[in-house]
Amino acid sequence: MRTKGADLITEYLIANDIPYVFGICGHGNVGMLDSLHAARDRIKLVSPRHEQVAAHMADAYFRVRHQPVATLTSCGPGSCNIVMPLALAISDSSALLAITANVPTSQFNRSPFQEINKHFQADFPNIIRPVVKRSFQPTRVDMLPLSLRQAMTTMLSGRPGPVNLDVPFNVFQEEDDVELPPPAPPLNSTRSGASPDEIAACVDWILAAERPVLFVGHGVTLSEASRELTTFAHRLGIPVISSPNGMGCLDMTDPLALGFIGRNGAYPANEAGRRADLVIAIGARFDDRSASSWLPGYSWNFPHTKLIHADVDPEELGRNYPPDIGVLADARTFLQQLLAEIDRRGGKGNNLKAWHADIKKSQEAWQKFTAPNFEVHASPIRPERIVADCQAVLPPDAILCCDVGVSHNWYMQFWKARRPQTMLNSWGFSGMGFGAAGALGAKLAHPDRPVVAVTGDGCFTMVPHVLCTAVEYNIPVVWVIWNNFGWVSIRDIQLGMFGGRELGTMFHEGPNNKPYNPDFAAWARATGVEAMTVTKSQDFKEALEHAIKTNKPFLLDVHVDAEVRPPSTGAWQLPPTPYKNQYLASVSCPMPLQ
Ligand SMILES: Cc1ncc(C[n+]2csc(CCOP(=O)(O)OP(=O)(O)O)c2C)c(N)n1
Ligand SMILES: [Mg+2]
Repeated sequence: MRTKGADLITEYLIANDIPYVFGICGHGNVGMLDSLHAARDRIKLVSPRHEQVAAHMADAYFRVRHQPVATLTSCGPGSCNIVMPLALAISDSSALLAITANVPTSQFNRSPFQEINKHFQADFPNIIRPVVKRSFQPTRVDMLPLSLRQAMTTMLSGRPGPVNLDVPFNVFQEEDDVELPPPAPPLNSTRSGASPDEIAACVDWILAAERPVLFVGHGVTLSEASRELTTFAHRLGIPVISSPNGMGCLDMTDPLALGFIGRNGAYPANEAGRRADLVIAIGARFDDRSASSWLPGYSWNFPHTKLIHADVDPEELGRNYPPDIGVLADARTFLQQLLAEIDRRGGKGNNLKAWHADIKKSQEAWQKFTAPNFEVHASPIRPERIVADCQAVLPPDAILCCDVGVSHNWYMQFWKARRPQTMLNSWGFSGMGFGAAGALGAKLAHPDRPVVAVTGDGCFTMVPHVLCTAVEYNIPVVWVIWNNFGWVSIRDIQLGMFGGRELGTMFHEGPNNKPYNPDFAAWARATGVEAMTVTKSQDFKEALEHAIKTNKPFLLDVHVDAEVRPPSTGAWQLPPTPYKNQYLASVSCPMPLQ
């Protein structure tokens, strides 16, 4: 059928049940916009004020729904603005289809307006190459069906991630005789499993272990293995450590849930990790922050501890710790296989009484050490109070969008996610603005659930125009601004490493050096968003309840004490600085390290 390129793209998005395109106009993509206009009853364009926000929104949408949406940006600068959020998405295995426009093919290599061509014509794919699974550049309409099918399939298969479709201006406009390709299989349509020998060997080890621990990551969330994980952990009594994007796969109020590991982890998780005799890591990677920079004895103790490591991505097996058994498998399939083999062998686990007693001891010690500060009311507010009140106010299905910085450290350490896909973290790339912007995408993914972004004053100031988008499209998100008047997470590293000197990490007003920030609440009101400033901890809970209840976009500017630091229960080293000399070495855990 004779079809315009842009119409074929639009129809393919619709055929794949993609309800939204998050995008920003430019001369390069007006052909695509016109096609979206014609299909506006079936697919909706949401146009934020910065391309970074569009991609964070798409990323967050995928994380909570496990269904992708597309972004649309123009040629040149507009598309260059999505490099950071795509890097963030690929680091955290999040899928989105980034449709970028390019210059007309007949102008390739002539340096037309906004062409990147120093080394190759229309070279945007080379700009974007390291931050996507694949970039496709169909240069004729008859190339579109294959590119579209391959792009969508690549994005969702194996370890999901962003994919780029780079479309020259004329390819949107021109017509050809083309057929719509079949829709791509949705996420998790293809699942790989372990071999029978691997399963037998894993179960031998699991049943023989005296101090086993599970370490689960985003792979468990992505494969939707929460039920299998919970059954497996309960059946064998194996405690569960979680990476931030694996949180909630086991309800974190479960006594077997130990929380996050690493410097900003929970003490029981680090204790269990470093004392375990067997670690079963599933869909998790041992990055520096979840492995105390690989310093032995802080979070983990490999090779002294045995390691079973299962992942869909072979590159993660053995990247940092060579596994004793490496299994290339989907998390849910692997857990199902383990459960079936355990059933076959009588269904019982090892006697772990002594291990459970150790774990309980560390949980009680952590509770005793941390609990008193959760009760302290102060102005500026103690961080623990904010975490506690969010926990008290938000229902289990609420979605928390974390940004980067000190606030995130507190939430990683103390937030109890009740369900998978409810706590979104920019983990691998830690790009500022993800929480504040992603919340808009998360809310569109689940309009019926409360969505709260906890974002630093620094993070929010990078994307303040999210307020305009919330008003324009009536997206009732609540932003909690963790306002400590500076880039405090970096200030603390600077103070610790360089004898207390500070430069460029706090916000000051002019010559009198007073702490400075805009009046965030006034700023929000100026955009049409309701807002409150909260300076006393006693007021925060009610303010948050009110903000959620209004069911309108709402900003809470919360003044938090910048001098209260999260306890460090592991380590984080930045070579060549010797670990012991760093501020970060203040290991303030209640029991000595091994
Ligand atoms: C886009 C981006 N720029 C810079 C950084 C480096 N960085 C990490 S945390 C941080 C400070 C965050 O400040 P804020 O949001 O106020 O949080 P705080 O640490 O004060 O709680 C900076 C600058 C980053 N991660 N991402
Ligand atoms: Mg700050």
